[in-house]
Amino acid sequence: MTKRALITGITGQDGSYLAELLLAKGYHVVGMVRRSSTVNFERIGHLQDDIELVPGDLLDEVSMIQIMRSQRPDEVYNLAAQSFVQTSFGQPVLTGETTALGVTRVLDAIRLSDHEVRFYQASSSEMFGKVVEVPQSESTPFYPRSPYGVAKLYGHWITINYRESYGMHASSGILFNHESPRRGLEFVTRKIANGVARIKLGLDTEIRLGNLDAQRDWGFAGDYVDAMWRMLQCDEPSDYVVSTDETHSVREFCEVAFGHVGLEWSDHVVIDERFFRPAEVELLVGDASRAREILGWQATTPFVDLVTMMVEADLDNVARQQRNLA
Ligand code: NAP
Ligand code: G4F
Repeated sequence: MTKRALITGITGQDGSYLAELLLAKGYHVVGMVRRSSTVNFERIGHLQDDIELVPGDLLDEVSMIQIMRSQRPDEVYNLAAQSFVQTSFGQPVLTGETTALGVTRVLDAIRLSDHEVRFYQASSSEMFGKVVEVPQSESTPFYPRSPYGVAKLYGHWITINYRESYGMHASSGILFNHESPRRGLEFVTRKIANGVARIKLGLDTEIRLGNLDAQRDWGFAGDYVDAMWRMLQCDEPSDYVVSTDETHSVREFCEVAFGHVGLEWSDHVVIDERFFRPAEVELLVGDASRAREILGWQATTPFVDLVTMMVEADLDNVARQQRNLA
C-alpha cells in the first residue's frame, strides 16, 4: 500500500525538501497551501506534477478537519508556522494564532478524523532561548526569548499533551537552525549569502546586519528533513534534538561567506540597529546524541560546506537575474 503523507508548510524551505524525500521513498504527498493573491510555488514548482495540493490554513479549523477527513493521511508533518523571530515581536498575536494554536487545530482535526495518524511537530531550539545549560539536549529546561519561542513552546507541549491524553503517535523534533539555498531572504544566513553574491557581481556595496556575536548551531535543511521522517518510523513517539553539535557566530558566517569570493567581510558589513531584537538568543548549540542513537541520524554537512553551498547558489541566482534583465 502506498503511504500517504500530508505536509503543512509545503511551500516553505523544509516543506520542499521533505516533499522530495517522501516522493523518493514512494509516498503519495499531499501539501496544504493557503490562499494568496499571487502563486507562491517557487520552492515546489519542480514537484507540482508529482504532489497533490489542497487548500487550507492553520488559522481555520474547519479546513483542517476537511483535509483530514478527505485525505486520510498516514503521516502528518506540521511544518507551517509564522517562522521569522523578528516578525514575532511586531505580530505576536498572529504568531500565537498560527505557530501555537495552529498546532492544536491540526491535532484536533486528526483526533476528530478517527483515523490512525502519525504526527510530526516542528519544534525549535528557539524554545531554549536564554539557555540554562550548554549544550542543549531533550532534558534542558526551556526559557524562550521571543513571542515565536513562546508560541513554539506551546506547540511542543500540546503535542506531548495529545500524545499522553489520547495515545496519539505524536512526536516533536527540536530542530536547531537549518539553512539552504532555499532559505527565506530575511534569515541571516541567506541575507549574507545573497548580499555577498550581489556585492561580488557589482550590484551592491554593503550588507546591513544586527548582532554579529549571536551564535547558532547551523545545519543543512536537506539533512534535517530525514530526521523528521525517521521519527515517524519509530514504534514509539518521542521528542528529539536535531543539531550538528557545533556553534558559530554570525561574524564567522560573514568571514567564510565573503572569504569564499575573495572579499574582506569588514569592508562591507554595516551594523544597523534595526536588526537588533528586543530580547536576543545569544548562544545555541545542540547535543543530538539521542537522535544518533535511536534514529541513526547524523548531520552530514559541515559548516564551511553549508556556507559555500549557499554563496555559490546565490552567485548563480544573481547572475541569472542579471542575464534576464539584460
Ligand atoms: P518557512 O520557510 O518560513 O515556511 C513556513 C511555511 O508555513 C510556509 O509554507 C508558509 O506558507 C506556511 N504558513 C505560514 N502561515 C500559515 C498558515 N496560517 N496556514 C498555513 N500555512 C502557513 O519555514 P521553514 O524554515 O521551512 O521551517 C519549517 C518549520 O520548522 C516551521 O514551523 C519553523 O518554525 C520550524 N523550524 C525551523 C527551523 C529552521 O531553522 N528552518 C528550526 C526549527 C524549527 P506561505 O508560503 O504561504 O507563506
Ligand atoms: O537567521 P535568524 O533570523 O534565525 P533565528 O532567529 O535563529 O531563527 C531561526 O532558527 C530557529 C531555530 O533556532 C527557528 F525556529 C526559526 O524559525 C528560524 O528559522 O537569526 C539568527 C541570528 C539572530 O541572533 C539574529 O539576531 O542572527 C542574528 N542577526 C544579526 N543580524 C540577524 C541579522 N538576523 C536576521 N534575520 N537579520 C539580520 O540582519
